[in-house]
Amino acid sequence: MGTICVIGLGYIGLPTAVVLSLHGYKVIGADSNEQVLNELSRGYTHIKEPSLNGALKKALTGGSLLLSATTKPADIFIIAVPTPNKSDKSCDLSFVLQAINGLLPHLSGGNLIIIESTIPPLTCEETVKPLIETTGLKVGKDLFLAHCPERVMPGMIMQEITENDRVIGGYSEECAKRAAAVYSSFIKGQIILTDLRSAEMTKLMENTFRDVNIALANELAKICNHLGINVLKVIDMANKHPRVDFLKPGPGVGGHCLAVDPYFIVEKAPDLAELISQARKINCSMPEYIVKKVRGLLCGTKSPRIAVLGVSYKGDVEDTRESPALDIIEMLKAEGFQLRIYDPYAVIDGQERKLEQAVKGADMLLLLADHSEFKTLDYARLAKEMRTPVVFDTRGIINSEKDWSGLLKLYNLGSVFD
Ligand code: SAJ
Repeated sequence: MGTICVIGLGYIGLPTAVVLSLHGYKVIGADSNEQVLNELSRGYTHIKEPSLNGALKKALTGGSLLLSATTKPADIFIIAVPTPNKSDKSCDLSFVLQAINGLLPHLSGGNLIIIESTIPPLTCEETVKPLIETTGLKVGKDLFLAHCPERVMPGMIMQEITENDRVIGGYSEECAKRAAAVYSSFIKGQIILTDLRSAEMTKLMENTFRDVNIALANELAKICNHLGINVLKVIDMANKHPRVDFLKPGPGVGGHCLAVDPYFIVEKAPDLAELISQARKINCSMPEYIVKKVRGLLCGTKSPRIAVLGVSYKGDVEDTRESPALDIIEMLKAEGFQLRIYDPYAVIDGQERKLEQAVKGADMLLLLADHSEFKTLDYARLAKEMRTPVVFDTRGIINSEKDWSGLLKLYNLGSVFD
């Protein structure tokens, strides 16, 4: 079945390398980070994903997965390196370019190069192809090029990597078909073949669609709070319509997908991507909005102390990249609030090891991540440990229908009226 070199062993590259090596391929997993390689070679993953660790151990003991600090010769190269935003929010392609430059010396006729990293539209045609062709080999004739963007949900990667449908864009039909042959070794979902630019745009639009939907919910939250209407109830009722499906308002949009990818479309068509830009602005304004509400709720409290619950960008993951909670924490600190922070998954400097330590003597419990364990906490018991029993649930996960009177004062985005 040939040898595959997967370049970049992060959130996507590692699960992909592991899954391919368990489905008949000889895989070389290449990553320049020695510390990551050391951990992986001992069978420990640097990212926490259900069942990834066990699968890694199986792949390593079976001998089908080898780890390497450099790119090695292979029949197929899969590039799964990060594409963060630059300071002007455009896409930083430097890791992708580095990865391609690293594989160029190993290229020979018949090789297949697959870009999994999320990239702006037209990148494969305008940047990747010319770079590959500096070797004198022609894409579509001597070599094959495809874009197979990943679509897996953090926290469910090992399940979704095999079950989700997959869009595969090829420079030519033959390129797409060759890439499809690789993915069909483990994908149970449908594989849809298309061209490079359509695959690039499809991936970006999936996340942009979600970002715009959340922006609408966040804007609605602000409008409802201004007019004295419970936004959570409105969304609940509107979603009963068979063709309406609002996502949830919250403290903002984080992670390395929704908060990053829409800008890659804006960069290519700045004058046309008006709604997309505006949605980003609305979602980026949410941390400040939450801080304004916290200020209002704690107005009059002397030397207020806040117990911050949740730092991850969303529930049940340890990832804090672009997390709105980090912005909120910085803003609250800058305003002089004393904070005690607790998160069962994420690790940041100075956080409490135990929930009770964060909550004891606090004047507000500020819930910022929708971790499963926060949904079932005994808030009435926690409130007894607080100096002032105020709970601000920015994720809307605590039952607001329950009668909390005499126990605590519960606020969520449906009840922090202007
Ligand atoms: N969020 C809300 N309200 C919601 C849903 C999410 O405020 O109703 C927030 C979350 O709290 C988080 C952010 O949005 O801060 C993003 O979370 P998410 O769960 O929407 O998505 P990601 O970033 O974890 O994963 C997305 C997924 N994309 C889609 O569902 C279209 C995933 O399938 C992609 O593979 C992933 O991006 C990626 O790697 O691109």
